[in-house]
Amino acid sequence: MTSTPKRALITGITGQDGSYLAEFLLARDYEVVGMVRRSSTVNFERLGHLQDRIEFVPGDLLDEVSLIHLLRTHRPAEVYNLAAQSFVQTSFSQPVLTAESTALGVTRVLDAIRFVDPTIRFYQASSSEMFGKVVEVPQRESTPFYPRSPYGVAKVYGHWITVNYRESYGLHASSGILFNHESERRGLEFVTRKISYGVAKIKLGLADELRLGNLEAQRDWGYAGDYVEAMWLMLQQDEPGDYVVATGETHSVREFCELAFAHAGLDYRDHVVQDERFFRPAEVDLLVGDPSKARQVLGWQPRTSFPELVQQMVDADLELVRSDLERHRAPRL
Ligand code: NAP
Ligand code: G4F
Repeated sequence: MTSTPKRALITGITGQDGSYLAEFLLARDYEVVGMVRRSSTVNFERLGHLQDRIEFVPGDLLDEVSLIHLLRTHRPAEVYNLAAQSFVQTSFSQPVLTAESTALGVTRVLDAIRFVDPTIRFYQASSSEMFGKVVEVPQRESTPFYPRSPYGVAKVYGHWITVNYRESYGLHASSGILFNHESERRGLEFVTRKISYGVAKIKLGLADELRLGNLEAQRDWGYAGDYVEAMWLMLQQDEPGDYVVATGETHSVREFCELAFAHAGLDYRDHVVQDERFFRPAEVDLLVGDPSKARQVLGWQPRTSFPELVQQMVDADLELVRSDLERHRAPRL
């Protein structure tokens, strides 16, 4: 007898993590339903290779009825809420929109689950940005939050509403406090991808400088492909919970630049220019996570080292810029 495949709904499937999680679940024989918001252009750049294996359904975190409708129609066993306005810099210029999706959007999904089927297991994409001006090093599940951006504040709300619905209504709702995770699929506006793409453009003669903000900020950077496994593991536990997912190492933006430029045979000091436009009204200076609980309870650990991540991203962008050049395509940034 063959068993019925599990069905999972991913919000934010068109984003970096959505694409890796979809791959991960498909490899485990899940049926994957991906919620996509309406836009005037198709946005499946990260999903091209999976497109015919995913069922795309329309919906938006700003619209509760769309969420109820798609849960009723598709009846997933697991919901991964990855959708959000996720760029910290934009949250300063669009704080209300950020709160609508990144904070209230979580309540809308949780309410839809509560009304349609409270046995659905729920994953919330919480963030190390919640630790902000850190009060403890390294940061763990019990470290108090001190967010430093409208995005961070919205994520604190999303985190606590997840805990609250778990405690109030008995939902299997878990929150992954993920530290920064990157890849060749990272949006071009985030610093790591901006650097790897910038290196590729400079190496291939399309630019001479790369303009950045604060080079001293430190982050605990991991590889996105490793982190989606931790999301899935949380929903396979008998009990829901909150988990820090991190490497336990921290590096500065300057170090990222040093390694990325060096990998292409360049010296970052010849090309990086600091520009006020990329500094933030309030900065998160240092993030470094303690992933002990994830290791002990979930059996999860990161596989990709920091130098491997940097090299992988630079190699991928060299390839991308070369192939765009061959096709006479304009640079993407
Ligand atoms: P991302 O690449 O920016 O993707 C965000 C996704 O959310 C996109 O699919 C986007 O759709 C979708 N979205 C935005 N607003 C929406 C709305 N109103 N309704 C429906 N969908 C909406 O982000 P990511 O890096 O994959 O991160 C995934 C999640 O993890 C986010 O919640 C992020 O805040 C959180 N997180 C990320 C990190 C990290 O380092 N990557 C760390 C901690 C937490 P479009 O394609 O249509 O824009
Ligand atoms: O790459 P970033 O924009 O990521 P940030 O702000 O840490 O947020 C990311 O990680 C969070 C987890 O902690 C996620 F929740 C969030 O969704 C997102 O994925 O900036 C990293 C650091 C910052 O300190 C920033 O000030 O790099 C610094 N930086 C310096 N120059 C820059 C730049 N950041 C960007 N984006 N662009 C610059 O030119």
